[in-house]
Amino acid sequence: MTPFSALSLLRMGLRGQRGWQPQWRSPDPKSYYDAIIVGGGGHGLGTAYYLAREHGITNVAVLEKSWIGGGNTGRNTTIIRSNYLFAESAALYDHALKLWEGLSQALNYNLMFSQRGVLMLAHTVHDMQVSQRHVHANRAAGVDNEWLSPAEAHAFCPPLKIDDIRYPVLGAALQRRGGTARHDAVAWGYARGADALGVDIIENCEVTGIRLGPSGAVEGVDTTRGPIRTQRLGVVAAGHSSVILRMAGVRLPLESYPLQALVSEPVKPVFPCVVMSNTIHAYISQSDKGELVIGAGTDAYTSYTQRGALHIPSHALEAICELFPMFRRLRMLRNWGGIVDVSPDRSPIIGRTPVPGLYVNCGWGTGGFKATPGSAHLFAWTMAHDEPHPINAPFTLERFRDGTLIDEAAAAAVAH
Ligand code: FAD
Ligand code: PYC
Repeated sequence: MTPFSALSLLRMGLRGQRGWQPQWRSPDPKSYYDAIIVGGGGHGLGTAYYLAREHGITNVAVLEKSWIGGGNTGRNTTIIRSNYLFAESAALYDHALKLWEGLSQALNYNLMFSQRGVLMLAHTVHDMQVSQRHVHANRAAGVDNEWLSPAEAHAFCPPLKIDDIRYPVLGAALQRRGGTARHDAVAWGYARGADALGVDIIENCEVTGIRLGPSGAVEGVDTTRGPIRTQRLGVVAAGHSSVILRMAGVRLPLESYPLQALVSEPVKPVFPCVVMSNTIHAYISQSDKGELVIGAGTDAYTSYTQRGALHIPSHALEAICELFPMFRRLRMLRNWGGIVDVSPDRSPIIGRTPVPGLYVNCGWGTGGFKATPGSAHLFAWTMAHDEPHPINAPFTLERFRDGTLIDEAAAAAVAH
């Protein structure tokens, strides 16, 4: 990034921002690319960046139907952690967490990555048993996680009320390396990095069809900006993945649901960490702007509307006010929804499809933001080599046929 002094920034602001350069180009689509990525969220932009940076494949386009980062990447509550149960998942999510730890430097872009700790509360004996199983499994896999008593949880997060509430806190699992990052910056940082390596980022370009050749392999896509040829097509479209794969005759085992979040008016720093509770369907952190960022469970019905039922965030707020009575007088500023792609075992699908040249990265459901750099890194590897990287090899589409599921429903930590 060009270094600006505070004074020069102020001068440019007063003059209507003259002198500021766009961070990426806005090219027209070419007729052919060596690889096309459908979906300009963090995962798609990151995939294009790693294809160019690590595999030398630079004639790449990212096609985004609206604006980059306008999907779930810009709608999530930014919680990052890697405390999943199974060894396959721990390897996947910790690969991502390790990349997060150096990503601002790698992209030369301030992602506001903050390892402030993620506290996951237990309110019942069942919760305690499940959480402690996660703690042991994570430690055995070399992933940090520790069990706190109610008093220790309160000391780590002073606004948390631990007794005399409807949901007494019986303990909590703490991943200290977990935290948050600025979601828009992740999309922008990868976009700028990919563009600098020659990738074309094409916004307002919806993919409306997939062209297959006589052998059944990918030959290109139809878009609202015309047809584009390619032999290598990666679909990273979150809640719309099934819609796009159906264009090539591939059926995905996904259900798409709205997931909602909301933010409060900004207040001074009062909340030092991230707190999540699956049992009461709520999670909370405080942004650097001062807003409390609060999330809820998924809607009960499938939908593509990007908005959900009002009783869902109302329930989350009731629970937050029980756990943190000091927030009862805060006003909420705004509320929104995103469409999450939930797989039967709550684990992602990253790999090849039955159609040669067609790759898919989806099924991240309510929890893919944390995985963004790892997912993008592994998907680029998979597309470049036409075979999965060892870390994403277990996350195939075929596992739903073979029964080799990776059941992470308990670690997903969001009710669905
Ligand atoms: P997206 O950012 O959704 O990108 C996909 C893109 O594909 C979109 O921009 C869309 O416009 C585009 N697209 C779709 N169809 C087409 C088409 N036909 N042609 C061209 N482009 C198309 N995860 C966490 O880890 N932690 C959290 O705290 C967390 N909180 C969440 C809270 C909410 C309210 C929501 C909705 C999600 C949350 N998630 C969280 C999940 C997380 O946001 C997603 O898993 C992740 O951001 C998915 O990223 P992506 O790049 O795959 O998808
Ligand atoms: O996966 O950690 C998570 C998460 C938190 C909120 C939504 N998803």
